[in-house]
Amino acid sequence: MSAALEQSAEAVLSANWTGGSTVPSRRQYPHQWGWDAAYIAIGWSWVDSARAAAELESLLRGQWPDGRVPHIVFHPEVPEDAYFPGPAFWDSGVDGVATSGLTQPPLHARAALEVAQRGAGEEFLRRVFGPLCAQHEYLAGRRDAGGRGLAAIVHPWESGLDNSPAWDEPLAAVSLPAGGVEPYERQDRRHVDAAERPSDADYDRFVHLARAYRDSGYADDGRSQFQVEDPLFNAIWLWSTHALVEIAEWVGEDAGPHREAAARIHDGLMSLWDGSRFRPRDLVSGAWLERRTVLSLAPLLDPGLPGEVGVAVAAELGSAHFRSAAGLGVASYDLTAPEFEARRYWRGPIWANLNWLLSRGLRAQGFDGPAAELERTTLDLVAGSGMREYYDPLTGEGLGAHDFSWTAAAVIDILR
Ligand code: 2M8
Repeated sequence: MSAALEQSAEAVLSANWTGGSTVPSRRQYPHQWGWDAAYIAIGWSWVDSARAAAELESLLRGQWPDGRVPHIVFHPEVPEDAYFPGPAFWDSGVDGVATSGLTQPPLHARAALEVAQRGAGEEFLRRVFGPLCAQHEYLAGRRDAGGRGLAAIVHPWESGLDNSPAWDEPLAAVSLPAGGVEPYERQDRRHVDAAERPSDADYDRFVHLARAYRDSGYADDGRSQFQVEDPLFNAIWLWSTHALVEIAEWVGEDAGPHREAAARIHDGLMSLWDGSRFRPRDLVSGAWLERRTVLSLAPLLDPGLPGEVGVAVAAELGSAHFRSAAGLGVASYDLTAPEFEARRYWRGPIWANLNWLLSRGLRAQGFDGPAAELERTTLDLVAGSGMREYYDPLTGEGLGAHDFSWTAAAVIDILR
């Protein structure tokens, strides 16, 4: 089974390779995405280290002078209406590279370290070290709206878990223009069933928030109607900061500032621990967000997590809130909650990239048995339902786009 599965995973990455980078999926997402590129680079690192390095360097071509790494780098040959919101909407970019103005979970330093370890080497690390430091400085310098050493996200798309129930409350508080949101045309339901995509009400808010951020000149001036400290975004940032320490040591640069940054982010992350779970903090209302989502499990990636906290988070991961009786992977939302939807995107389905991330987190806490079990169920899911974008946590049925790159990348990394 595993040789055939690995071959089909490699075939998916190859089919989605466009010559300089990899699309998440050919029809649904025909450009390069921010955190997808990191997962994909880790997948490529086992197969072709030149492509793995190119994947990250292609994304970094779109890095802004302020250090932000955009959440989409657009391919110029793809028509504007192939994806909404396209380059004309964002009206941004650098040196002729069109990009979005948002960012996404900064998994890139972690990916760069692994890409270097598997063949791309020191030369590659020397090229990306400066840009990666600038990315982290942007987050620390421009996004710490709460003053706790954490990076705030200013749009649900920045979390990567776009329509997670975690964001229902802060999104409900967003005031829309009196005359309604200016018309726009969704393209995301041309290739995927509408029942598996976010609602129109969510999209109205996504579009309104993105336009407002764009019209502010992407200012990071603390005026966004959506500002949240997200445990997943920050746990990934911390994991990458530890990677930056290793990269700095490898290339003979000063690792001290990165060690200090890691300590700061760790302290910030612990401020999201309420005594029983990690919760996103809404910086607009000042309140912790209630909903029980997979976001709260990501701090397992913190190697400095107090032992009893690690035990509690791992227990939550294994509980009936996230693991169904069907014995499949980790659901993106509490299976017992009234808003749970088995098929709708980030409101319930299992995602292979998150299973992979959480298995790395379990290993970081020394829970190798549960990590191996999660990896096995991920492989079974993919073997049974194909390399899909996400999966029904009750039945294992494949959902969303087909031939999905980060699913393939997770499979390759687990099998190696
Ligand atoms: C999804 O997000 C995009 C917007 O960025 C979309 O729905 O159009 C999310 O799953 C996100 O995490 C992912 O990076 C992106 C591409 O796979 O798709």
